[in-house]
Amino acid sequence: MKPHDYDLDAFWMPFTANRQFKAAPRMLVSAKDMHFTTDDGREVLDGIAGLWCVNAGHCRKKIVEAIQKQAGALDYAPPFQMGHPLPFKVATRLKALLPGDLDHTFFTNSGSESVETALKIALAYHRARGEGSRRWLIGRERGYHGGNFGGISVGGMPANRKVFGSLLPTVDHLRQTHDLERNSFSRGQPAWGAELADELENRIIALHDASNIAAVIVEPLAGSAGVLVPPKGYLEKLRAICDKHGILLIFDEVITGFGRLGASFACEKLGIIPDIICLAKGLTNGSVPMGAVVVRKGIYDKMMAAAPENTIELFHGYTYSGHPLAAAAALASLDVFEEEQLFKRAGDLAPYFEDAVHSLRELPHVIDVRNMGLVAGIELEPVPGKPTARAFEAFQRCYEKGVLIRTTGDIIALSPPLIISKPQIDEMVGTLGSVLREMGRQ
Ligand code: PXG
Repeated sequence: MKPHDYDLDAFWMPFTANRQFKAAPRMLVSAKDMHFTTDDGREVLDGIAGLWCVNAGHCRKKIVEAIQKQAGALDYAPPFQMGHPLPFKVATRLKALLPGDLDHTFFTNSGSESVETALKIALAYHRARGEGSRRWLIGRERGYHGGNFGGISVGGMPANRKVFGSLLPTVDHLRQTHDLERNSFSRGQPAWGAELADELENRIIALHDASNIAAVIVEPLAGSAGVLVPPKGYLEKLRAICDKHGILLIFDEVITGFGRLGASFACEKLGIIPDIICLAKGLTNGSVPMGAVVVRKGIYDKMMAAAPENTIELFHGYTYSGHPLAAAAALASLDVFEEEQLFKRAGDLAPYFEDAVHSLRELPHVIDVRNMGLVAGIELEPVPGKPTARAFEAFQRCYEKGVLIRTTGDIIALSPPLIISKPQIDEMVGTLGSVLREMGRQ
């Protein structure tokens, strides 16, 4: 690392082992396309699209120029009771891109805010239709829905919940869907597990009564918990049960949106239309913070019709909702995705990526490999008594060898930019393979 003129302790880093990082910092100073450059001049292949967001690769000219131009033209405009054209344009593009009647977009600044917004819309919508008793929100074990109170309440990551108390009181959780004994080394959607969705009806609705339940929120494919691919038929069942009982189905597509699974969105790929969809990350290719919540026509129409004339229909919003720089970045990102047909490209590359990641199957300590589109999870057997240590060591070794991967617990996640080439897939998976072999010899 180069000498620096700043205080490492002044910045309290998010989701980071601060003391460990600051003892041996890993600093990135620039990026282009598939690579980061470190402060000591090394190139690092980005195996995780930044943090599941830089889907078109880094510092794309069109996006950079759009942000630069916008910064000089309209830096900020108040989003409350005032407008500027850009968020209307982004919303129009999203309406065209999303399946079904997911037609109306509310803008936020992050995935976490998208989740809070979606949950609030669900409550407000039921109230508007005269079913204000529907307050319960149903999440799922191992779900990640951001770091805010609503999100950690419906989320199911113990580390996100244990410190912060009892959270929202009217929340319950479905079981998580991954079963290592039955489904390990599945390619694509695992065959077993659709029946896990029945629990929504048999346990959760039976316990709380549908008339009290507002919404079910799930990631179609759970990313942060370690790439948990939905079992065949599982999401279809959730959709049918929600429909039967008037419960809204929210898909948190913060990771799966914008091509990650080899189609525009998971809902498009799987043919299941949620009532509300949460977006962020890839929306601006990671370049400027922006999130979005898109709702089906019936929800928007009901909210508009239910409020008295000349009153605010949804008492919610953020200072930076639809920020000009973010909206400009989103429009340019959507252009790049479209011009380069990146969602299709991801789908076309998926079989090659699948074969590559499954080649790790026989390596030391590998207990599962799972994948869909351009995302994969490689689960390692934990070192006894030292959970997370093995995957973290693999992360450090890969970084030293010039490949950035992500770990969660003892699971390694790969989710490269959709512009990755076949030789770069080989490099990424080959480096990880050599690291796992080295670690197996210790
Ligand atoms: N929902 C999902 C499904 C996410 O993956 C969020 C909401 C929150 O987004 P913001 O923009 O508020 O961070 C996320 C975020 C990881 C990791 O290591 C993933 C996320 C965040 C931090 C780490 O997998 N995803």
